[in-house]
Amino acid sequence: MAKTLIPPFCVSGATGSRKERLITRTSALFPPHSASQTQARTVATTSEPLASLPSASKSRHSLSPMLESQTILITGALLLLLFLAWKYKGLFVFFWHECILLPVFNFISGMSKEERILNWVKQNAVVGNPQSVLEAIDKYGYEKEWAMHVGDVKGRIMDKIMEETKPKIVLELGAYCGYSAVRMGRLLPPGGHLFSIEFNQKFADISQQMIQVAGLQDKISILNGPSQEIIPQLKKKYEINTVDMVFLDHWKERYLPDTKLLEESGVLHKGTVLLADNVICPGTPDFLDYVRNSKRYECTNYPATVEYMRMHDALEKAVFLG
Ligand code: 2F6
Repeated sequence: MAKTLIPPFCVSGATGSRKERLITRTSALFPPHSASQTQARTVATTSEPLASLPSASKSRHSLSPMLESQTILITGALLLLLFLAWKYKGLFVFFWHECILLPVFNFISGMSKEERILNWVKQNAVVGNPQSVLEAIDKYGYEKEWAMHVGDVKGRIMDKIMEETKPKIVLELGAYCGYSAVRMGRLLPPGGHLFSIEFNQKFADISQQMIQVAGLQDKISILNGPSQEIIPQLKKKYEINTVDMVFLDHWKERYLPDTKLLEESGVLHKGTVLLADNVICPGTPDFLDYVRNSKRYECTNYPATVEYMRMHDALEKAVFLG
């Protein structure tokens, strides 16, 4: 009775040679062809109960130290993971959301996060009311899913800088879902215009729809493509003489080369305000070094927090002096 209840791989694991054990384990998937393989299976399934065999105890003795060290290793790894999760709570939560929950949400909803944000805005904001669009995006960011919009904390600093600078023509690098474009666009004077360069076609489409919901389509143009290709075309193709303000919020390693490209292309005038997001998190050290050590810029730092989080971040204002 007992013999028939013991799964073949347990029995062979205790009694057979390594080769036999392998053959017997795999035999469930691949039926044996040779006589020796058949023999191995027969030996295994008809052997005596585990405890009564000397080879069984021998094999248990040789396995247990390995199992013990494995258990110690796994426990150690789990403890280390728990310690790191506690020490770097913010980062851990961030990676948990972005790497584990996000693919699950995307699979279940059949939509990307950005599509879910747009849907939420369409359901919760008032068409033609930019403030309601910003509030809907912020609510979604705090209560549903984190996303890399500028957010309300840094957004209020941007509002203040916009009110002080009073720009007519604004250039944005990196639109994402259109949050900062709507934020700045709503404060433009009559006849003012914002051009936002977005590399990702899907994000450019989402931004265009977001701007439509806000009713700012006549004030904002989304230009789809890489900044290094579009910046040199601003004057001729887009008929932009100079810009009064530039909001840098795209790839952090492009902040410095694009600043130099803007200088070379002649779209900056005396007094143009460069406003850079994320100068602390993830950080833009080469850009900060350049503008802070250049006599052509006057810099101010605005400490803040990462959007919808408590982690430190800041905006840097660099006024071009000519
Ligand atoms: N240009 C090279 C990247 C971007 C970007 C996020 C614009 C742009 N390059 C990054 N949105 N757009």
